[in-house]
Amino acid sequence: MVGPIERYLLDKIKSDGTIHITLIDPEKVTAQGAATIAEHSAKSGTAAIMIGGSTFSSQNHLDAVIKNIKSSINLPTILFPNNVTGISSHADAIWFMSLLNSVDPYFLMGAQILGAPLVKKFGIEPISMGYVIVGEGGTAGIVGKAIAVPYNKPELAAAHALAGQYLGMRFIYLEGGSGAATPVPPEMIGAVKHLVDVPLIVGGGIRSKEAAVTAAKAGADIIVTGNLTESADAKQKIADIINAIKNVKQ
Ligand code: 1GP
Repeated sequence: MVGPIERYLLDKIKSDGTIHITLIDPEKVTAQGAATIAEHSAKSGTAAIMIGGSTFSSQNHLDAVIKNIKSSINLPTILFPNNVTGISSHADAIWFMSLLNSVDPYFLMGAQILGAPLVKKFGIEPISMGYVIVGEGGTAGIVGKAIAVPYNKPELAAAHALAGQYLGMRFIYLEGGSGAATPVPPEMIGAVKHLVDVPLIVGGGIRSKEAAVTAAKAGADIIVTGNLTESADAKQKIADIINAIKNVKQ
């Protein structure tokens, strides 16, 4: 059941300890702009490009963004959908995810039921992931109707993650919310890492090398940055993060 993109991620985590993935929000970029960000990120050593956002983006635009990215780089493109409309036939893979702390069944299993046949039809590789919104949670928390796990309740985040693992999810994502003032604290990352065996993705508010190293040391297997890619010196910042997080996991 493990497809080639998932295998690639697992192998890269094994060799590098912690890897970096660049998130592009299609709503915030032109198709050409997305390709430029992807190119810069690829040169800096990012492992893959995730495409998705919490709010609305037209499917035509999403298709154009992915096509442009794919024509300029060779890295895997992985959809990070907020809804069924976040699926594009042009992507290589999709985080096939459930928002574990949503109070709305649509985000737990409804969207997934509607989306699964499309994923199959388009031949996109599904990578099963449990998504847990923590801290301030940002737009994702509001849109997904999540009861965000407070940063001072690391054991609760770990319980969510373990439940996801026991349900068969092969990755867990601790989401602090895009643009979060404070990234997911190391205590929470450590508590999750201590309890679960599947790879841990951490994102939301990571803007510096120091913040990325803190998350990596605490046990993050994948660090996702989104907003950072829009800054003027993004290429350098991403390169610095990637160099700094390599093999620091404890
Ligand atoms: C959001 O975790 C990601 O889903 C990335 O967050 O945009 O704050 O880097 P930032």
